[in-house]
Amino acid sequence: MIWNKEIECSSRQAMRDLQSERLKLLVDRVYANVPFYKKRMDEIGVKPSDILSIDDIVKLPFTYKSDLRDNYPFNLFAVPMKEIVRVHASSGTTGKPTTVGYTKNDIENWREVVARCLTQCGVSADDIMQVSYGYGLFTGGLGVHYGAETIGCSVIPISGGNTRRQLQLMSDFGSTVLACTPSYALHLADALSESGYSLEDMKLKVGVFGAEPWTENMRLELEKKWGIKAFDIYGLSEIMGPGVANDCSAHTGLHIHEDHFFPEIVDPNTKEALEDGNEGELVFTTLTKEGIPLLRYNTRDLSTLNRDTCACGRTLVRMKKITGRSDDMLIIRGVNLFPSQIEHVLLEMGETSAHYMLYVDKVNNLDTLELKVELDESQMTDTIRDLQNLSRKIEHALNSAVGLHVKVSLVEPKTIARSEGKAVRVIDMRKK
Ligand code: DLL
Repeated sequence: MIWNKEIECSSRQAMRDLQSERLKLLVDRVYANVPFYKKRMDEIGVKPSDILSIDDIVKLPFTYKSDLRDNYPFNLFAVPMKEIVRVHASSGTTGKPTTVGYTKNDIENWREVVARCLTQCGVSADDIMQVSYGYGLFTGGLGVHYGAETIGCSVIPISGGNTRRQLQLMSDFGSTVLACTPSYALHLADALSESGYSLEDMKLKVGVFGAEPWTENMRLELEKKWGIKAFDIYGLSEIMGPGVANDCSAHTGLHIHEDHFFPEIVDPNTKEALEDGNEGELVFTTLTKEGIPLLRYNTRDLSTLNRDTCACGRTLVRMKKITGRSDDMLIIRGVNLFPSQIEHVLLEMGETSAHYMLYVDKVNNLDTLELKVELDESQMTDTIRDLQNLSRKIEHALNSAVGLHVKVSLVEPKTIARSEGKAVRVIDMRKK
């Protein structure tokens, strides 16, 4: 158990003092060692001596994903390569990947924040943890692995994929914790019955799910399907990897490890910092990172912040569960839509499976949206009329919830592609 009470329950003032102290050191460091930041700060006329407290953070320049791409592979690193002990990279489906580097201290801090997250999920040295996030350049596998070892869990580094083997080892080894994306956890649950196993063969108690947007309804669905407690772990490779934030048993937002990652919310259009409680893009400054420290990195993830003390006793600021990214928002005939809104409605109704895919197209200059959703095995015996009624009912519910006509097609179980990592939920033919 890693429970850093001094930090996790610190007074707001003590936390701000620590953040101020760390921000000043960080700005000195990047100004002296990263030519990109020296240039950016010189351009807007800000010097390290202008930063006296955490409140001055708004004077600093933002960093965007494109800045990491433009400085590929190592130009944003603030230390010589000799001090870098690990490199991770994003998959880079479009163009160059983004690369991040960690010093020994960075890895130690990463371990600690992931260990704190797992402690929030109730994981302890008594647990056997199956890490089914991908190992490799993706930060999920190794990031969670180090944190779990720090707690003293028995870690099974199985990585993603090979569903049958996942279930076999889960049963044979008696895994008590499963760490993977929520979409893969759903797939594994559905695969249980047909692979000859049942819930009684499993000892699973806790799920540590993240790396993609998922709704509260999906969290409840996974708890029900697996008979576990499910938690939400958030992070991104640019800032560290998994472990930036995690929810506790109160499930009223994810506690951000703000002694390392200072959060702000900015207006997606004006980039103006917003007051707590307003939704906008989540921005992080890495207060302690040495390898690739970033000032005000815009994640494009949409959230709100809440600094009230949590029912669990932690004072760490909480971010609302992320349901979308500003660049994943679909605009259909002028209406803004996130795939998570569809997921919410489907699970709320609970009359189909939770596997779905959205197809967006343009016909005669008009956007069209089709939802394909898999039936539950139990519905395969329903009559055509029952199925027509069901699609109409879903169309109606979606129309009231999102204000759009969505064509609903019910498809047979297991006909929508499964992912072993991050799920793809939208196919936008307009982009072709
Ligand atoms: O996904 C790190 C990670 C691994 C987090 C394992 C949690 C568990 P990236 O591949 O860089 O890093 O992708 C980061 O994924 O900006 C979000 O858009 C999304 N994301 C990550 N965690 C969550 C979550 C890892 N819990 C991007 N809820 C982020 C919603 C998430 N979105």
